[in-house]
Amino acid sequence: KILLFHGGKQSGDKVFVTNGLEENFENAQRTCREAGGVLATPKSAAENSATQEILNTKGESAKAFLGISDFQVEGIFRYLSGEKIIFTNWNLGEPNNSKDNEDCVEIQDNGKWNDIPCNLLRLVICEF
Ligand code: GN1
Ligand code: CA
Ligand code: CA
Repeated sequence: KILLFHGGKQSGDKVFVTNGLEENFENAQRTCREAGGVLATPKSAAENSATQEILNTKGESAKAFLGISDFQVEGIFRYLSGEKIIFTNWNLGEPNNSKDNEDCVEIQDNGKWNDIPCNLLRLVICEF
């Protein structure tokens, strides 16, 4: 059924979809949960590319939150499920916890990741 959503991108068993809105991390997380999914959580290069393709439909320099944070222990990034991450695509020099205030993760239009403050607004991409 989810395949009927406009602009969804499939990778294996997953479908990535955006609502086209920019929200802070907490609201983005809630948006995906209320829709029955979770924030985009790419666990392979293919899933990362699918997430990037959704992002690239929103134009140059678009950025989206991933379902990953180091809230629990600084520097140890985990999925929303609590598991440690098994795939990363950090930009060179990231994660750097800039200004001691970056516990959330954005994916940029080139597919690379950067840790950022969780109160910034980023595109919501959910996976189902
Ligand atoms: C940005 O603007 P600056 O240099 O303080 C970015 C950081 C990156 C850094 C990389 C809010 O920080 O996450 O690590 O560039 N901050 C934001 O140079 O996007
Ligand atoms: Ca951090
Ligand atoms: Ca950073």
